[in-house]
Amino acid sequence: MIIHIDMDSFYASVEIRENPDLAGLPVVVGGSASGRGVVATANYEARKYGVLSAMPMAHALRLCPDLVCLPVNMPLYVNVSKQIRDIFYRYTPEIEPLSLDEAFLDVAGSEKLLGSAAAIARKIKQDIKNECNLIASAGVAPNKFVAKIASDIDKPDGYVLVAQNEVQDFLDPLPVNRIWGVGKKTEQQLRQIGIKTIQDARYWPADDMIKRFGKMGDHIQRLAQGLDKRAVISDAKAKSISAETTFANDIEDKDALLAILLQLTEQVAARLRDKDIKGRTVNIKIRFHDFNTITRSKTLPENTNQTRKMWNTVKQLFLGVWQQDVRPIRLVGVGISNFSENMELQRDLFTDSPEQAFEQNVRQEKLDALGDEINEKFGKSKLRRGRNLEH
Ligand code: DCP
Ligand code: MG
Repeated sequence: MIIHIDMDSFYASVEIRENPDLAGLPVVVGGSASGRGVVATANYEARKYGVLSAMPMAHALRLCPDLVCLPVNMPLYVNVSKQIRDIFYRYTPEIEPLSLDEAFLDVAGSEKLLGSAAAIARKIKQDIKNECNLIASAGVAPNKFVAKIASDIDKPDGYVLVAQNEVQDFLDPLPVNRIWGVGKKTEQQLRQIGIKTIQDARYWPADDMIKRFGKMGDHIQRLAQGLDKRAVISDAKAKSISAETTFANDIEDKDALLAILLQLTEQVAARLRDKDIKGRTVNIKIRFHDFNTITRSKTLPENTNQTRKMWNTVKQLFLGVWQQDVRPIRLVGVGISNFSENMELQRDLFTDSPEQAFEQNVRQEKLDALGDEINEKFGKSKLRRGRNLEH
């Protein structure tokens, strides 16, 4: 069985834990309204007003004028994420984190010793509550696809177990857009031919589905039957680390997109530093409103886990695409691959002055580490990088 754990309103819950006076108030974490920032997350009180992730902060404030808006304090969340990861490790080494606040766990090897997957998921929820003072939702199911839906369906404080013989009954009534990869456009096309639920998709003749949707059609039907063979790939085996965000509404504003890309870059770089690894190939992923998806990558002259170095590359890659192709965007992602263990700092042979580059490197690494440390200690992000911090 596979367990999927996802923290409830993660950044906001961590902030409220740090400042309990905020409990019960509508709280969001994200960029400032004046800086045209977007909401990273809203707690459940704020969601009652219709405030959602990826919504412009100014819009969120119009919906809920009493909203408490807090800046993103990534090092703090990375620290909590690490604590949660350590709890997972008590139960299995087969952990695949999808972001700071969610992970798949394959507990097949632990069940004899530590109890059933269902029992382990309950223990993990309890450990997270006792030790981190935070609430996680859990899904337990025979595969990743079903486990992920299960963790989401009863949020907050969810716990949903779907046994093998219950998978079909669990999936059938759900809207077809619960199928991973079915966004607004595919959903509309499916609706046009009368497919609204997962059951509708399952019953549709396979050959027609493939004729209409190609590979996607096959994918939809496989998942509609609850079939998903994807394995849990632990970080130790992973070849890349990435983070991505799908927007509630397509975004065509360059500055807003850059702000989100910077947030994602910070997440990925902080995760590299956390693991003490460095990568060389930086990539971005952009999915346009029409689902056309492109990736661009660049291999750096040397390995890095510095936010600034990654960001320079991410920005360059993004602007390269943007100059040629201004269209509404539905999803952006940032990733890094080509890993090495963290080693002695190397000189940058591609600059005029290797010594100067070396010095800069040392300074920047110290700055990143100091930022992580100060933020971990003091909670509030004094050193958060502004997007205009170019030099
Ligand atoms: N996040 C972000 N930008 C987004 C979506 C999420 O920066 N567009 C960040 C903030 C979230 C964290 O990632 O706290 C986890 O994302 P989730 O989708 O799991 O959302 P939450 O944990 O906030 O809420 P919940 O899982 O309860 O729905
Ligand atoms: Mg979450």
